[in-house]
Amino acid sequence: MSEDVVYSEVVFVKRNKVDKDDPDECHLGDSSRAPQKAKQCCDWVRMVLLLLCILLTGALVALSFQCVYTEKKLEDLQQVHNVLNENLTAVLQDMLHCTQKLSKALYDSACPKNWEYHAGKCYLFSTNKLSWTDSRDACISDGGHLVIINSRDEQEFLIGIIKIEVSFWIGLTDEKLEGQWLWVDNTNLCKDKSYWTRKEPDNWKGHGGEYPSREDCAHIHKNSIQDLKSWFDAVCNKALRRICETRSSRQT
Ligand SMILES: [Ca+2]
Ligand SMILES: [Ca+2]
Repeated sequence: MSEDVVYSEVVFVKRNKVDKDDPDECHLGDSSRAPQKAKQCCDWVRMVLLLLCILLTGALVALSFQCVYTEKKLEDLQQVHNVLNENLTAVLQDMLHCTQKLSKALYDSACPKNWEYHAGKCYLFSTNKLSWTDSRDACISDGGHLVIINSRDEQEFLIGIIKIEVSFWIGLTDEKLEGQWLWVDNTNLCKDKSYWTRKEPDNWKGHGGEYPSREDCAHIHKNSIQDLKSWFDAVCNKALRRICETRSSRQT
């Protein structure tokens, strides 16, 4: 028996709807190829997302390395800073030391040995005793003159140096004319710049006239720490210490 095809038995199945229960399919239309295209679309999205994740991970790793590198660089810079700071401190200390040595050298060179510096002048306070005339000559031999006191500042300086109850000749005399006091440079004593102690000068001749030559030379004699009035007239042949004065090589 021959197997003839009977076309009346052919059944045409029309697919009118897409199975909505399939979660993997994209619904792009009603054509018969829509599910395949939707699947391809989802695959592309996954690939793009995966690529973005890879790139993000790479960026995070790069940032981590950059952070580590920056921290290391910062530590190195901090160490360099510390070393430079230590070196700078050492240099500043050396400069301070040199400045102090230079100042001391300048100060020491301002006056001859054993002379005291003050306000551009040098002063010698002798330890030996001579008459006023010999003291005047000794100061000249030493390169100066008996002290001439021109200001309160100078008087304060001298009083600050000498000890209580120790007398020193100063460069003041009235030998030429009684009562006319002259400094050794022949300038007159100004009354407002004199520091006679109380009741001096008195040109005292002694209780029984034992000082006929009278008192014609001045000396400084500190009575107390604060009292600037410390000058006396005395007989010139009396042996006392002396204060010599000369200009300093440093005029400041
Ligand atoms: Ca006198
Ligand atoms: Ca006197």
